[in-house]
This record gives sequence, C-alpha cells and structure tokens, in this order.
Amino acid sequence: MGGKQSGPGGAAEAGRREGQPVNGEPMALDDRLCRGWVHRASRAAASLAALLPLGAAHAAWELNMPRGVTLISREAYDQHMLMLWWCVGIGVVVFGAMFYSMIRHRRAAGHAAANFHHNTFAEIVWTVIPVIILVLMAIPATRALIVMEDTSEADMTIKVTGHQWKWRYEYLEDGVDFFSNLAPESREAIYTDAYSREHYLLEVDKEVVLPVGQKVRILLTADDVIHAWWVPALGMKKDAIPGFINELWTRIDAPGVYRGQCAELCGKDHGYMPIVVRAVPSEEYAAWVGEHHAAQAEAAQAALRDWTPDELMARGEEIYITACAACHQQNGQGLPPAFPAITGSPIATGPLDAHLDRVMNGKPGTAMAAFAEQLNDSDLAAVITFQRNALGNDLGDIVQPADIRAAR
Ligand code: HEC
Ligand SMILES: [Cu+2]
Repeated sequence: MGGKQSGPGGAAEAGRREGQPVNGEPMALDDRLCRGWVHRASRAAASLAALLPLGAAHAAWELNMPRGVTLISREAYDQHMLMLWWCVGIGVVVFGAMFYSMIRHRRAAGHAAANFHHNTFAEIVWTVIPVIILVLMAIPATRALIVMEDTSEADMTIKVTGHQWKWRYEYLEDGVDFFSNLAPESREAIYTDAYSREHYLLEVDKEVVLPVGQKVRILLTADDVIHAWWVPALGMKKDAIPGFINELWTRIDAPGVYRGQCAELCGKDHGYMPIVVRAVPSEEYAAWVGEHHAAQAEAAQAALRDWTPDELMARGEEIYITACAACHQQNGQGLPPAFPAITGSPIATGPLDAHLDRVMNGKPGTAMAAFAEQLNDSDLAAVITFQRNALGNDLGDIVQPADIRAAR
C-alpha cells in the first residue's frame, strides 16, 4: 500500500480506492503503481545481484530436488518429474482451451454469450477425468511408498538418536557408537567468516560411514525433543521422536559424501546439527570399523594412566568447543538465564564432587544432559579440568580419568 509520495488516507488514497482520476489527472494512479512496480522490481534485482558473488556454495543452488543416489530418491524424483509433466500437459490443454475461446469468441468479434446453466455430460467428464488421473498417479506413488516402508532383509542396522544438538550413531552389529557434532571449524566460522568454509554448517566432527550397495536399516529416535533426520541425496527425511522408533532404509549406489541436516525445529541450535554420510566400498567400511575399534581401545588404554595438566587442558578445550560451547559459549559466558556462564560459575569453581556430578549426570528437566554416557573417562576428566582452569576460572586442581572412573 501507499507509495512514498503520499501518506495513507488523503485524496490520492481515496481516489485509488474508488478507481477514479485524482485532481483531474487520469493517469496518475496507474502511473504511480507502475513506477512502484518498476522500482520494486529493480530493487529486488539489485539485491539478488548482490547475493550472487557470495561464494561457490551458492553455485550449487538448484531449483529442483536432487535425483539422489538411492532407489528411493530416484523413485521420488522420477515420480515428481512425471507428475510435473502431467501438470504441465494439463495446464497447456486447460489454459490453451481457455485462452483460445476467450480470444476466438470475444464479444469484439461479434460473438454473443451462450446462456446455458447445466450440462450433465460436461460435469461427468470433468469429474471422471480427474479421478482417472488421480488413480493413475496413486498407483506408482503407492508402489513407491510400499518399497520405502519395507525395511526387511537389511544387511545391517544403525540406530540414530537426535539430541539437542547433535546426532548419535550406533552400529548395532559392528559395535560402533559415537556422537556427531557440528565441526568446530564451522562453529568458529559463525563468528568469523561464514564463506571461509565450503560446507559451512554442513560439516561434522565424525561422519556416518556406510558401505555402498548394502541395505542399511535405520532406527530413528530422539532423546529430548523431536528432531528429523534428512539427507536429500538419499531421499530420506523422517521425524526422530522421543519414546518412538521410526524406521527407514537406504542402499547407497555410489561412493560419495552426502550432506543433510536436522529438519525439525528443535531449539536454539537446530540449524547447527548437520548430517554427513560418507558412502564407501565395503572393504573401506570394514577398515573404518577396525580403525574405530582401535581408537576406542587406545582411548580405553589412555584412560588407565595419569594425564599431564597440559594434555588435559588441550583435550579439554577440544571437547568444550564441540560438546559444551553451543550452550555455555566459546568464551564461557553462557547465555543467561537459559544457559549459565561457566566463568565464575558456583559449580565450576566450587567443590569438585558437585562439578563432576553436574557434568556426568546433568540436571534433569533442563538442557544440561548427562555426559557420563556421551563422553569417555579421559574426555570428561579433560573437559572438567578445562572448565576449572580456563574461561576465566583458575582453581589449579586437575581431574584424572581415574577420578571419573571412581565416580561412575
Ligand atoms: C544443550 C545445552 C548445554 C550443553 C551442550 C551443555 N550444557 Fe552445561 N548446562 C546447561 C544448562 C541449561 C545448565 C543449567 C542447569 C541448571 O538449571 O542448573 C548447565 C549447567 C552446567 C554447569 C553448572 C553451572 C552452574 O554453576 O550452575 C556446568 C559445570 C556445566 N553445565 C558443564 C557443562 C559441560 C562440561 C558441558 C559439555 C561437556 C556442558 N555443560 C554442555 C546446558 C548445557
Ligand atoms: Cu534437531
């Protein structure tokens, strides 16, 4: 409403509402609307142009959905295209007939309007034809839905759990279990230069590695609120709901890295819980599982010895940035009142027992999760040591993995 030239109300406004010339200038209204349009369009074009040079990531913007790399994604894509072309065909026929008759039988050419009210034949035709079209669409769509829901005869099963704000992946047969967080580089880029990261906010610290060509059954649930697991190239998006298990399956055809993200508004860092699936040949997958087990054994071994303060602080900082900074912030100031500061916090600068308890067992009913099940002994010892001796705190005490073991 209201161009810059005139405020709301007033003679010009009244004139526009009535569609009457204002002050004896018959073209003023159209002229103004027209200028408004041109102005707005050129402004929009300018802001679009300003967006374009923003980086290579934007070159990947596409209008259509990706065809993807699984049976399901291709099925969804092909049906989407099939129905799009049907719609185009229907549009051409309907609008063609409409415009043809509007132009061909216009009054200016001497045609008089027909005057009929009811035509049973036409009504049957325009009911039956759409019904037939819908049934024709429903057949392939139903077939695809049945295939999508069939998780039987899977080669392997992984359980995916949404947490605020990270994903946990458990490979039920292969004994692999880890949390996947937003990569620290991406988190840092939030505060510095988003365009410095090629996959800004779409990179993680640990990728989900899956073997190509194998049917993977995915059990999907959540720990706190509803999340949704969504990887476009796999043609999959489903809600992860606390207390329920949803099932999906995938069989990835081609090795590659496929990115996605949480697709259910799940709180403050909803935009910061990406998914990265790396599909690799079976041998590479087996090697990855082996490496994972070796790393786990090494971590278990490392938890048996005493760590130096420097080791604890260095590891503690890494853990703090990936696992704690989302809420308590990188500088330890938190976001009060929702997320308390660690700097000067009564617990992080108070008795050690209470600090261990809060980090290991969390605080039920708040966003502070129980990290005892999410981090191993060394990582817990390191991050607690870090909180007590960095971010403005300076207690001078350190926590060893053995202390955590004793507190479990
Ligand atoms: C999802 C958000 C979130 C994350 C991630 C998180 N916390 Fe917290 N944390 C909280 C909230 C909320 C509280 C306040 C709980 C309460 O009401 O007492 C809290 C409280 C604390 C406190 C007590 C502060 C005080 O003085 O009351 C400590 C210590 C703490 N967290 C450590 C950690 C550590 C260590 C990590 C990472 C391993 C971590 N937190 C990750 C949300 C979070
Ligand atoms: Cu989420």
